[in-house]
Amino acid sequence: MRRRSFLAGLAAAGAAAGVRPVGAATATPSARFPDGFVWGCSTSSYQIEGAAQADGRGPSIWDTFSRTPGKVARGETGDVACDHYNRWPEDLDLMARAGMRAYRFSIAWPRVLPEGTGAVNTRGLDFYDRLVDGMLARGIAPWACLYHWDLPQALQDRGGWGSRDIAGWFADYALVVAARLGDRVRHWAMLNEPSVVSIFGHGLGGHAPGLTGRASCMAALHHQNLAQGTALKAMRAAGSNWRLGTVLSLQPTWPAAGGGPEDRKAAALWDAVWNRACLDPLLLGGYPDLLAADFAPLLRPGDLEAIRQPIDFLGVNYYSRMHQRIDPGGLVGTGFGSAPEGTRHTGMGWPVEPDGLVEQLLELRERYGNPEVYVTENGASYQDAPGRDGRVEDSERIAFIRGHLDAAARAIAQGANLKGWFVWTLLDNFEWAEGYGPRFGLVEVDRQTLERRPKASYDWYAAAVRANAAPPG
Ligand code: GCO
Repeated sequence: MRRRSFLAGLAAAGAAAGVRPVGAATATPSARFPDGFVWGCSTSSYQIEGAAQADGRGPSIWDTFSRTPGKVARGETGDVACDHYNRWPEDLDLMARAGMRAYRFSIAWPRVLPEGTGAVNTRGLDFYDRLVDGMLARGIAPWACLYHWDLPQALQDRGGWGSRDIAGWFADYALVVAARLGDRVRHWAMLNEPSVVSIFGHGLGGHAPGLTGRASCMAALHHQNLAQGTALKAMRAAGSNWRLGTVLSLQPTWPAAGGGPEDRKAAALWDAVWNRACLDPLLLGGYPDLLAADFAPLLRPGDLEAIRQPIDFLGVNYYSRMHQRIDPGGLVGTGFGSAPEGTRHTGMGWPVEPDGLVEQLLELRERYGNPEVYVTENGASYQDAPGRDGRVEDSERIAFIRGHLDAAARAIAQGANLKGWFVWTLLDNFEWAEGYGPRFGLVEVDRQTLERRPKASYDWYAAAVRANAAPPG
């Protein structure tokens, strides 16, 4: 099942509940951010780079998956994507022109190590070398993420995230990249959204590598945690003044609207799988009790110590709350239900719930020791319609981002340790199993010509960056 097809159900539920689409931003006072607040954007390699066969890059699990009939909408692939591999100077110019001072990008493991381990492909590293130099030349700080889902297919063939060996493979790869770029890249994120990789890639089968089942999901979770800890420790030992962290998808989980007491249990269980199975071992040293039976067969002596490594920052990807109900046919016996009546939804049917971000950031303060946090993804897909002059006037996206920035400012006022914001995302791009249908970009990408055209949200975000505040829409 595709990640999005779950969520499409929410759109229908929203329509049934008579929800209104998001309108233009209301003119409430600007939320200001503390001095030094970091402003940027996030992207990921497979979603934008293209050049899938260029310069010795090996195949990734997303190349395989997107070529498997029925897995990606319209049979689309990341072969060309936004051709960022060749057009990166233009993309960095767009960031610089908007005043962004930080850019979270990801490194494609199969460009660096086509077989996943062993021989290093220098030409692959050369690309990131040019990219990093390009950022620095424009005053943009590189924030490198080492894994945003494009695992070398060669490693999948050896068990992928289902194998404990991946902890060592990943740490070795991290050190290869850091040895080449670490003189200029200070911020390093180990993984992007291990829960999504586990749940959608290894539990429900809607993402690469398309595996299913609760056991495979939990194994992928544990091995990602282990790989993350092993790489953190190896990089910490390699020294230098790196700031090391990781990026999690954190979405507070509520019982579905109209649910009963069983749905409260469903929400607690889903919270354990989606949020706590990543947060707890990293920051508290153990897995949630609700999942003890799942992790017992996977845990070996020393694993929990290996996973609990100090981090300098935590990246939070926040989109909405999740509303859960009991569903005996679901991966862990739960399923997605509706948000409360009256909730607005994005063009993809995701509930618009900025208050959930406040809730999440305060939970990090109260339960997890208030780590230094950056929102490393937040944004929305809407049916962007060009106006008469051809420019996309995406007032709904502006309202969405503004609402979440307001929420962030409220959370900071209540003690959240939030230090920066990376909007998702710069360019309309390959949205995984949904292909090029959804559009999350501040910049429209013409699918025929690949021409970049800034939307109204691009100018609005640039104004926010310059003002260090969320201006009215
Ligand atoms: C994720 C990823 C991004 C997505 C974005 C919109 O959360 O799925 O980190 O790659 O494109 O979140 O869905």
